[in-house]
Amino acid sequence: MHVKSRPYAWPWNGDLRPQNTALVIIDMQTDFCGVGGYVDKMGYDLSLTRAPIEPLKKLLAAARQASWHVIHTREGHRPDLSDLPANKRWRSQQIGAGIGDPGPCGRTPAPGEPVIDKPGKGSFCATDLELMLRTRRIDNLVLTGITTDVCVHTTMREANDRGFECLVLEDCTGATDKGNHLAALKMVEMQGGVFGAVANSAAVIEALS
Ligand code: C5J
Repeated sequence: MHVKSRPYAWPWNGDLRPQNTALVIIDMQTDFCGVGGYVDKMGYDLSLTRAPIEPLKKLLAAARQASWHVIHTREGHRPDLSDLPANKRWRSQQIGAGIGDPGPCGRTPAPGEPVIDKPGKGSFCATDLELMLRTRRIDNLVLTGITTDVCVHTTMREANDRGFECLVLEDCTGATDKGNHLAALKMVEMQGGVFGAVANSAAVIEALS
């Protein structure tokens, strides 16, 4: 079974089953798409990072219905900020959105869906995500969330180098800049799909049904 995607039909080997496929939802948290969060405080257009919310809701329901693995990530730091690099804190303070400063937060995962807490942009660095995926024999990752050019891209690159087969969903991702969103998607498709493939959520839902 394949998903209609660019530049090739995903996954490369047609082995698409609930057992070997995970929907990865990256950093859909108040800091990146909520009023008063990090992106809002920096003055970026929140509608760009909120755009994935509605398509993601539908996709998440379909993935749960099809018994896919669902994994959420959350970028954050320990309460004592001992895993927050000093230069990261400094940068966030310079742009008026100091990491570690008081702010709103929220939770959405269902019971049984792991949440990966990560101190960086990628979801593999300093986390047990790879162990979790290998233990569950997951090969295929459908990547969604925010932001396309930062945490989604870094996670996709880390996953691709580890041999995972990645699909990025254009309507279930978003960036703080439309041009960066489009460029990040274009990068995936170069060289015959150098990092994997790109599709939209309707194509995945079609393949699921
Ligand atoms: C950023 C993210 N942009 N989730 N985080 O700092 O992309």
